[in-house]
Amino acid sequence: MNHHESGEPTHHQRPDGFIPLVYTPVTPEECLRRSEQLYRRMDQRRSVRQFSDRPVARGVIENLIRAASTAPSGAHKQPWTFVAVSDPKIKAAIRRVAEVEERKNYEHRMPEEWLEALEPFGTDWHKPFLEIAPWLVVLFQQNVERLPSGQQRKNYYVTESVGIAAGMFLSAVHEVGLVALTHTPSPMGFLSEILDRPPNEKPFLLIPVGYPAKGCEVPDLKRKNLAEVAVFLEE
Ligand code: IYR
Repeated sequence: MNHHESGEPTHHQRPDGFIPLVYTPVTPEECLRRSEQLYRRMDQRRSVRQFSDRPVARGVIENLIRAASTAPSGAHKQPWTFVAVSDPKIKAAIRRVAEVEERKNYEHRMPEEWLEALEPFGTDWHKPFLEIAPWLVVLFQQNVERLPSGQQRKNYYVTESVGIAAGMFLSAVHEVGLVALTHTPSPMGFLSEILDRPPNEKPFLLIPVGYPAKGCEVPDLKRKNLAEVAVFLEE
């Protein structure tokens, strides 16, 4: 605790101090209405594997990343890097390696049970969307922060933080009328090399973003109902 010359105790533990919360009040009725609307809208989000090659302006991707980067994170470290790729040569390089690895996965690395679980999605090792989608957004997690001095500083709850940022990014993509896929080519280490990332960063998710292809189809999935995913304990 610090003391001003007046002798009044003040708190200066946090570098930026505190500011009033920016908060727009809402009535209970409006809150309920919005929650219904939000659910209806979110329920229309689908993972898409058939993309149009129609371009998406860089400014849109910038704002989606800004939005995702408002995610809460352990000790506000924001331990993520979004690498947005539209360069066709880099996309082709990513596709080339991803397909080599995925082919091994589908042909002998994935156990039968896993292949069966994937059957409804009709996926295989071919990943044309890695070249067709106008943007590949590769999300990296920073297990440690590298300071300009070269020193390293620990990050906290990195997986949770980056997972939340990824979810917010996917919601943002949906909100602006685009589609995405959460893709995890396995193993993902090659993305660090192709995208020239420093050693403190590890690939977390690869997210193709764009418009859906004309006639795009998605598997006829059913989502779990509320009782299957939630428990309420009330008085
Ligand atoms: N990474 C592979 C396999 C795959 C795994 C899961 I779990 C999926 O939900 C979907 C695919 C691929 O991308 O094909």
